[in-house]
Amino acid sequence: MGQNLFKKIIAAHLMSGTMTVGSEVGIRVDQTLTQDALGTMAYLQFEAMDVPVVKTKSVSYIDHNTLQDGFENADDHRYLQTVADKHGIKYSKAGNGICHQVHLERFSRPGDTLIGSDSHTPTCGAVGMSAMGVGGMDVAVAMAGGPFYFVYPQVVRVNLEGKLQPWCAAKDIILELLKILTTKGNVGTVIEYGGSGLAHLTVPERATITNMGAELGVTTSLFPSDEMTRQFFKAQAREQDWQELKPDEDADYDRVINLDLASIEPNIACPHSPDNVKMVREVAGLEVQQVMVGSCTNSSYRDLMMVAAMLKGKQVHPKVSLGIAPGSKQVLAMIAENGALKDLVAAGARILESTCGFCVGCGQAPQTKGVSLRTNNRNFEGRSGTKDGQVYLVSPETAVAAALSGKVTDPRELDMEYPTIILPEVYEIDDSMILLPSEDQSVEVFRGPNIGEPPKNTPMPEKLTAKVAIKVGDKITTDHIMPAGAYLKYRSNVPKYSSYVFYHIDPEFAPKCATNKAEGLASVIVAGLSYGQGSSREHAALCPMYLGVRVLLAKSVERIHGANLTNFGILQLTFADDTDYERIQAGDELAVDNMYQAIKQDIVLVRNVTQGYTFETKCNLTPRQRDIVLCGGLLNYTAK
Ligand code: MIC
Ligand code: SF4
Repeated sequence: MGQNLFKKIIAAHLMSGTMTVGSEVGIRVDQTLTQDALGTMAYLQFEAMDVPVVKTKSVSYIDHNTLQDGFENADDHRYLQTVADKHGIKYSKAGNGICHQVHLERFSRPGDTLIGSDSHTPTCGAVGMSAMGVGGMDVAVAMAGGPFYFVYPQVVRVNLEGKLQPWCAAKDIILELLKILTTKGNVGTVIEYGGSGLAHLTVPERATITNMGAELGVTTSLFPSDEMTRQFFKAQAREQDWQELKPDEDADYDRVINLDLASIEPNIACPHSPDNVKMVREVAGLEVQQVMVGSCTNSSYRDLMMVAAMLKGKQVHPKVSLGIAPGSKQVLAMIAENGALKDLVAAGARILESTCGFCVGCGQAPQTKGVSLRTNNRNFEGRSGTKDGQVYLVSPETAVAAALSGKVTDPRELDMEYPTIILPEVYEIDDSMILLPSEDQSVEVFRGPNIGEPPKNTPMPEKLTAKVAIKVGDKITTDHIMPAGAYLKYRSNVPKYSSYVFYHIDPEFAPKCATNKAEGLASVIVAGLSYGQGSSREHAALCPMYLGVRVLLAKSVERIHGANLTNFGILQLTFADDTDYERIQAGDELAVDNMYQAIKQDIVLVRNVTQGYTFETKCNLTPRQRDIVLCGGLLNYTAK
């Protein structure tokens, strides 16, 4: 049996373990990326490792916290710039673009391994890389030369056959897949795309698809590196970075899904989950107040040229506010040069910074109960900044159709010829906003008052007594656990940020944990299926740890968040029997006697002291992860 592409790349980077589904492997990391919202913690952890210069090709991006409504973000940016300068890391200044868009344009490389402290890092899988989203701590370890560990996944092949119909876009393909696979239950899976349809899918379109693999919850997604990929590298003046990469003809896959591209219609993900997908025509007619184009999913040159072509000579509907954030300086410079920017401005669009912005709730919150059509990847409740905002995810084509008509409109119904977008033979190359690090390490690192030391956990006690501080349901995202938006600026200040854990679900969560702590008890979070979906923000583990959370008891846990919990010494256990989830209540006191013995087993017995019964939980951690949890997290484990 031949090898699939993912296996080929991992085999070429394998440092430990065997590539069998479910067992842990350690790989060599070629490249890392960070962004400013998670970067400070990653670099503080890196500094603590005392390694003068990074061992990886690393880039630090400023793209998330660019709303400088106080000194905090500006301080963080200066810290990030100086720490990058000192330790051999490239620094992409605010305004240069969104990390995934810029990394794809300027640093991606077929066959390389990339980890990034952002869940949409798999975007670069569009050019045949193994790119994974991880927590900042894992990035720090990789930069110091350590391996990156993950559980070897099953590989699913998705065959894209045929050709998309006019007005149907790459976004509609990934929304179709979200309809099939949903956001739940895809942990431990990699998606490899293939099929005759690839001949018509450009790299930016492929990137829309790999980007939203994060919403499926898969480990990564990747396309082969083919002639289309070569053209992209040539146009980026980086043909030397290109190589052909494909799976063997008789490659082995755990599952095969076939999608006929010609049958895909414009899709729309309805509030409040990316897998709540309907066809646009089923929602048509709904009045729209806001349309936002941008984010790392759909802000490429191709996307903005489509938007400009559709808007040319027309006016945005009087009741709609249209915002457009180009994905990178390259995209913005090119549409400025060729006149498309003028068409956008003339049509009444609001041109925003080349940053994450509205996507992470930094600005552009919709009106009360406002319907907002957006081209980004997440529509979790409240993420837009308006608790009752109704966010729908769509392609740029469907977004513009709504901006023009004021209603959800199937773009095929527009009285308009379908624009043909020709990708440039040469992109405009100007890397002047990517600063190269100093040759020597004499740089003084700037630390403003917003930057605190990352707190450490203590080793797991032998006898754990704890209280359930909160009980939540299914699909709790890291946005629920650690809100972003206006609170983002406290990312480097863990004591402050910790007071907002679960803030929108139970503002008493942090005070309850403090009471438990005062009574000498640890705290426990109880959750349903797919706990920790979405962002890779390690604060969703770090801040609960800071508050005294020692255990997560859930029906299931998502990959990146699960890894972050382990890195910060929080034990994750899953219910052996789901009826025990029903039975347990917030406020119950729990105990695990002989923790050091118990954690070696696959079944861990937990006593419910309050209700007087004992129940079984499963521990799915690898032996290395169990040791890390007992040590109280990765920093303690590494020091040991
Ligand atoms: C997101 O899209 O949720 C973010 C903001 O980019 C996060 C990272 C973060 O929380 O800083 C992600 O996707 O990992
Ligand atoms: Fe930024 Fe949004 Fe992409 Fe996250 S999903 S990296 S917030 S653009």
